[in-house]
Amino acid sequence: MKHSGITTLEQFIVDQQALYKDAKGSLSKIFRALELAAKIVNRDVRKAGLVDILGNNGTSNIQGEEQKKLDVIANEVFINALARCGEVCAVVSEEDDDVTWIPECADQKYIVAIDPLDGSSNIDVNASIGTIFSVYRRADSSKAPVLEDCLQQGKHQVASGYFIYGSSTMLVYTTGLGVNGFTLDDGIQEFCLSHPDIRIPEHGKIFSVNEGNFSEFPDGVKNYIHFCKESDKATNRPYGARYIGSLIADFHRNLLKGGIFIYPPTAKAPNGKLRLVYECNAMAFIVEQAGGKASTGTQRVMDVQPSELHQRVPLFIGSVNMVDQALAMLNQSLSS
Ligand code: P6P
Repeated sequence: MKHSGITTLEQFIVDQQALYKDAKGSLSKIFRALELAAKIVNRDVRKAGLVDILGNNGTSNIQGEEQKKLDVIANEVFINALARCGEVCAVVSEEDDDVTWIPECADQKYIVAIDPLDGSSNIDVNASIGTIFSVYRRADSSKAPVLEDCLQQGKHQVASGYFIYGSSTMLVYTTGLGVNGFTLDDGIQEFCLSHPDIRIPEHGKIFSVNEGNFSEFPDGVKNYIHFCKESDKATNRPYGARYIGSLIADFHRNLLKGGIFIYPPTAKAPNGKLRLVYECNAMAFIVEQAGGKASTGTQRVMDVQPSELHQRVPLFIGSVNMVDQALAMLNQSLSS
């Protein structure tokens, strides 16, 4: 029987589940919940300009950032879907000060950390935004979950991924067996395998950083940015500057084409701006699985022991050769 060329997310997960000897389908249920929530958020994002869900919600999150209405909607949609799937005992979200415990699932072993709508400042200007997620497993689910279960190092992630609501809607994720991309076919409302086994080029010609903060950057970062801008045909420089201001969009482009994204420490944000638990760890797992690298500038992102839910870390992430070059210039500057 000749198979159709389409591999849906559902089929792919079932195929992959067969590779895990003790798989009981729990992770599959979590992915189905994430997929459902993403389809709902995608629908709302696509019609945001048509109904009154643009603009600010009049509240702000723990970061002190104004919550856009779609941020709040997306947070509710993802948390409800995860609570409903029956496999998740707790959800950590950028939009909530504290952990959302799911009492009826207190004996379940999975914890999900999410940024329900990253890049939300771009909602009103129709630039790509997205949802970032990480899945962790508790070592001991015989007791009710506690905060420490939600503060695991990124290297203990069971899965991570992102949905990008861009010119098309995609899911890119890993469970530690490489990175695969799925594109939503609106006609059949199925995520279909479109980017199997994604690998990030070891070198690229794109650097992504908000140069508006240049004066506040560490000298090593300033030196690397100058390096990117120098003209040197032998090393394909100057590189191209690309910065959308939406982590998922900047990361996704660099993942497919090669490049480096940097959010360095600044005077305003001495630990950078991006959050470890529900942004940096998820992207770090993906980029490493795709052959890239993710560092805080002083250590591997996935080795950082989180001390609190909304902790920020500086981020140097992308093509391994470019990250190594940036780190070398950072360290050279620190040691001189
Ligand atoms: P800046 C969006 O608000 C976000 O959290 C990331 O998606 C993005 O990479 C970053 O902030 C942009 O920050 O300071 O350059 O505007």
